[in-house]
Amino acid sequence: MAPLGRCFRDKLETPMAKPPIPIEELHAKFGPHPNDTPPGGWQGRGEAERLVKTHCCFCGQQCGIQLKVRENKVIGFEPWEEFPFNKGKLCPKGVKRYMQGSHPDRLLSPLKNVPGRGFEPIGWDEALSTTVREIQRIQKEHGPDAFAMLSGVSLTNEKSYLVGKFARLALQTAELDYNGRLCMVSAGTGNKKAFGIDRAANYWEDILLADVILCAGTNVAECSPITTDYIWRARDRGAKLIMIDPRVTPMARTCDLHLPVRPGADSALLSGILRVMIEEGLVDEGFIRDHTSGWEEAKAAALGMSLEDYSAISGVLVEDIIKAGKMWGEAKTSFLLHARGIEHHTKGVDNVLACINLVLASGRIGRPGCGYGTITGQGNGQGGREHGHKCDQLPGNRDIENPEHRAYIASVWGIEESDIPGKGHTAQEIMNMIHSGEIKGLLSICFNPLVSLPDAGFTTEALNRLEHYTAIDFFLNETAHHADIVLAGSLHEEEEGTSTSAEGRVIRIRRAVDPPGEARTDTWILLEIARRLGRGQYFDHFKTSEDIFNELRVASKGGTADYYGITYERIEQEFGVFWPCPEIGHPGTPRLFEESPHTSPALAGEVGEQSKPGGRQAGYRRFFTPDGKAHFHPTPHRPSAEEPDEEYPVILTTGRVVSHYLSGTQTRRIGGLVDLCPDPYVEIHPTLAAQYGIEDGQWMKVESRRGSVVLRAKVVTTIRPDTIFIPYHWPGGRSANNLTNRALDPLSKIPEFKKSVVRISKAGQDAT
Ligand SMILES: Nc1nc2c(c(=O)[nH]1)N[C@H]1C(S)=C(S)[C@@H](COP(=O)(O)OP(=O)(O)OC[C@H]3O[C@@H](n4cnc5c(=O)[nH]c(N)nc54)[C@H](O)[C@@H]3O)O[C@H]1N2
Ligand SMILES: Nc1nc2c(c(=O)[nH]1)N[C@H]1C(S)=C(S)[C@@H](COP(=O)(O)OP(=O)(O)OC[C@H]3O[C@@H](n4cnc5c(=O)[nH]c(N)nc54)[C@H](O)[C@@H]3O)O[C@H]1N2
Ligand code: SF4
Ligand SMILES: [Mo]
Repeated sequence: MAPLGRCFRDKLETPMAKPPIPIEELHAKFGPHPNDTPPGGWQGRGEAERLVKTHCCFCGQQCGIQLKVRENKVIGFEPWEEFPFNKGKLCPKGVKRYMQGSHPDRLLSPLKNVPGRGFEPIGWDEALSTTVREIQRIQKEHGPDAFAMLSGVSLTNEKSYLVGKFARLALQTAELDYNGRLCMVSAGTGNKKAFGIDRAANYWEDILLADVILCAGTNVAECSPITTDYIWRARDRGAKLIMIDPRVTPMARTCDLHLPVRPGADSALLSGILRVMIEEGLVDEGFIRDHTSGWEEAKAAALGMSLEDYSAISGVLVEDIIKAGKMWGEAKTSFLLHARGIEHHTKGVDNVLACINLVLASGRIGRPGCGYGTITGQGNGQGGREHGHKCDQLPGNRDIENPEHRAYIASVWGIEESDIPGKGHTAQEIMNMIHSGEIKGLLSICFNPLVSLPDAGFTTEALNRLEHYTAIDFFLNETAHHADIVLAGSLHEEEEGTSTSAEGRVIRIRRAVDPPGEARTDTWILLEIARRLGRGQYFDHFKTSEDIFNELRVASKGGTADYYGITYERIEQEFGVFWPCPEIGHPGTPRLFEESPHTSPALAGEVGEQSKPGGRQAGYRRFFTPDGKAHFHPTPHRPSAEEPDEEYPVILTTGRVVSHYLSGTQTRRIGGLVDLCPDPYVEIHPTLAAQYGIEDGQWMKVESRRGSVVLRAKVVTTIRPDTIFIPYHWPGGRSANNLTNRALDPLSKIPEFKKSVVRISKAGQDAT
């Protein structure tokens, strides 16, 4: 472990080791801070009546947390030390998450948007009957697919499953998609092509045993904070860390090799690394022969360009590409992690496949300490992409166009196969169709597309063209400002359910409190709309979340995302169960692709041998592809949808900061998190800033072909001089998505959030 890393950790740990002065004592002595009143006022801070063990509602790490509850209010939290993934640790968002429920902005009743007067509270009957009347009118006039639904994966598995069934059987529309389309779809498409399954190949325990860790396009410290701890623990025992990022992110500051890639050039850089492995004889020929296909094509593609060419495209020095190839190639155990930095591209799937090529060429997968994973972003980004609220998917990660898959789900739902609508369009395509007038009505739940889709000007125009829009949320998010009806739904801690973490671990979300005021659970709202649409017969048997989960288990049975053997009871007893878990009594699968005593009883005697880090095992469980092999794919470089030119010479990339979450609806309302990062800014290198006479802290204008923003410059040496970075958690005139491009990856249909081109200039105070 580098000494710098250790001193960071000591610094972090010291203040925490000192016992805090009890808040009551401080309060009595100094009084409360005028701006820092906890929910329910200071008197609300008293003793908790109960502690509820659940998980953080934010990112895919899904940290265990205990919520303190008093008088049907969540008033604080306690660490949940026993939960094995985070062992009580939380990031700043997890620490503050409890402040949402009693927030003054919390929606407490349905709202109606009255022209000229704005939003006014109305009763449920009026809100639901207006919604249902408009759904029926639009579908009667323009056909069932003229009404679309957009959903989100902060929702539990139960709600994700319910939304899929609701859209297909209650709305009877093909046009359903979800916010994971902006997030996990390049990873999912790449993983399915290469492995036939869409899940991190290993649980995070394997990170601890890795000798080399390669992180591509992920700001681990800010965006998957608990993964940082796993990587640090690996480094404590000497692991080397390689990071590929145009910025020197907090974790990259202490890494062994930082490769400052030019945005959009990862496939070139990764092909260069593969070329080095080939030239240095560092590929595992035996593994490639026995367990993979497509190697010759991938090899030929990697050898198709010289290292000098790869260097020129990627902006990374030849000597660093060679260093990376040797470090990765020579490792005995390793773990490759990637996230949206390589995936948010029109070649997002290719970039994922280029990462997988490096893993397969090394032969280091499916063994202890030998792993690969895409870091799932949203809270239930993993489970939410398995249970059928994607436009092309049915539960269990089944294909909506496969007749056998359709027939099986039809049998579970008690309908004819022909009653299931066909494949619909993806989230951005749905917005395009709203813009063009093909789609006229929208129901959204748990999605804020006005802030999170690219080209916000276009999204605004589209939303203004809707004939009817109903949004289900617990806050009035920016997209919901355009709604006709807003239905007050439920927070994470207001319904029972399950979620699936970045590791593939299915965990229990617990109801701690009931929705306040006239707010209702999301499930109640969906079931009520279904009933009012005359389709109650498909939903009336759902009395509890567990009923929905039990149907989900059956619906997923035999699919790749098989949850059949997972029950609420088991999850509680075992701190979660890893899917696939196809049978009751199956132990679950923390590590994919390994031949285990469970999948192959002949191996029962060799368990000890297998669990040695990197220890060779007798064979691999088949990969989940039709031929049982992992597939290499050639990933030749191609340009991004936009490349810098004379008019727009600077590359813009976008992403996150530690204290805010996604479109910011939830975190921009929490004072402590706003204080950490009150406003967006432009990260810019001093050399580029000097060219335009821009000083640190000064207002600067950033313009793209789509729109512009004026933000303060943050002059830093930790970014490539040809690239600027803007965090995207804000709406309106401060939104990074005023600038970004709607170009999509042809396979995954993810937008190119990580690369567009802009021109920049100094702006006066008046320019804001
Ligand atoms: N604090 C916080 N944590 C979060 C979230 C949040 O909003 N806030 N959201 C969650 C969700 S949904 C997600 S998807 C994840 C996202 O997690 P990450 O993907 O880790 O986060 P991003 O900031 O989107 O992008 C990661 C990095 O990609 C780099 N990058 C930009 N362009 C390129 C490129 O072309 N190539 C490479 N190699 N790198 C590039 C950026 O500099 C950035 O450091 O985080 C999850 N966790
Ligand atoms: N420029 C740029 N744009 C990006 C990205 C980027 O890196 N750069 N990242 C993209 C990525 S990876 C993602 S995941 C998307 C995310 O984009 P969004 O999904 O639009 O972001 P969220 O803030 O999660 O919006 C979800 C809404 O759901 C509500 N909500 C949360 N939980 C629940 C619930 O349980 N029930 C109900 N009813 N509502 C709930 C919240 O209040 C919020 O209003 O943004 C994408 N946009
Ligand atoms: S935001 Fe993510 S890392 Fe932070 S506490 Fe919540 S689940 Fe854990
Ligand atoms: Mo995401």
